Amino acid sequence: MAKRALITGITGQDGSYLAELLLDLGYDVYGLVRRTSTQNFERIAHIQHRLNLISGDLSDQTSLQEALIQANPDEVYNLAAQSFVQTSWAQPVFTGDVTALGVTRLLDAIRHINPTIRFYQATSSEIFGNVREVPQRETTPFYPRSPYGVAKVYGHWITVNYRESYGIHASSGILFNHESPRRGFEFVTRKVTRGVAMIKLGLAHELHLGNLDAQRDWGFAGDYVKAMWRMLQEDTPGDYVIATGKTWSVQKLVETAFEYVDLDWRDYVRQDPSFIRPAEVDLLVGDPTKASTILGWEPSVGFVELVRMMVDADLKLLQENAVTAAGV
Ligand code: NAP
Ligand code: G4F
Repeated sequence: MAKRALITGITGQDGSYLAELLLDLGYDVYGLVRRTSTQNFERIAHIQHRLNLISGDLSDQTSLQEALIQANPDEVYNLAAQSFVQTSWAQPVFTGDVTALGVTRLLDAIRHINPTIRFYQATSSEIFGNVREVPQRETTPFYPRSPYGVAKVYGHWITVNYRESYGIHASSGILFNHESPRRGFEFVTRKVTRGVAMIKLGLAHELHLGNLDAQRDWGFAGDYVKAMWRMLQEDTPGDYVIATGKTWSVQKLVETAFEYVDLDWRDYVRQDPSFIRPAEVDLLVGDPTKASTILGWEPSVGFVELVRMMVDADLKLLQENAVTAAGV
């Protein structure tokens, strides 16, 4: 019989790649979707006919219980969150409610409805914040630097706690930044690749950015969802850092993207204080040795290839939109 999986956050970047992977593996895939005034199923439109979508919200306990009863899953992947760090300062209580307490709501629903369900929690390298060790690994102490990072620390520990208290097969993936052509426009990689594509096509003349010195360990989202699945196939649940082990500055990201389309970034990039954060995470670089050893997981897409893939996709998207708008 086919395995069944429930994905929260299925309309997001990772949710869409994970849904594709699980469908390819022969799963029956269920997705929790929240009601929005305008439907935002773009990332899953190409597979929507193969998915079972259930209405629910991480802030609504009853809807989570109903979703578990309806989907009757073997595996639950909790990817839903208020996931944008900058917004977490503007909406700290909301971020805590969804990104932190939402994890408890879901775990507690699992505990009551079917404690044999295997659970994946989308933890973040933002928990390392003001890093205590370089590179960061599973044993590195946490020092979050935003309400989002604090909420993710809570989500991580409640996952560990339900594993230890109730024997739930619950794993926490401490994922470093991962990107793709499906990344939200507000995140720096997509903002840059979209900006570069617009400038190249003559649709914009400037790109406004914040701190160019921050360093991130950027990988490809399509690789990272494979690690999530592998964690839940292990006999023993655990916590895993998922990263490339290499780090790059925002400025290097900018240079790489502009250079790819034969433009000099200095002619277009403007520093804008409105994108500077109240507290910054200066350096993230992960050590994925545990994931490599136990899960056999390795990243397949390097930084330059990733940036070029995203620029190409944004150029194509903008050109297609122009053709559609012109009615050609
Ligand atoms: P994303 O594109 O922002 O997607 C977030 C998803 O969560 C969307 O489907 C969103 O639904 C859903 N959601 C938000 N609030 C919800 C609520 N109250 N109830 C139910 N669903 C809700 O994020 P992502 O990049 O795919 O990341 C997936 C997860 O991994 C997140 O938990 C994120 O914090 C974490 N993470 C991401 C990275 C990364 O680099 N991408 C790294 C580490 C950890 P709508 O479409 O309706 O908004
Ligand atoms: O792309 P970002 O917004 O990602 P950030 O804050 O690292 O968070 C992402 O990765 C986390 C994993 O470490 C996830 F948990 C989280 O959900 C999210 O997916 O910003 C990256 C860096 C920051 O240092 C920021 O200050 O880019 C810098 N930056 C400089 N100018 C900018 C901008 N970031 C954004 N979003 N917009 C700018 O204009």
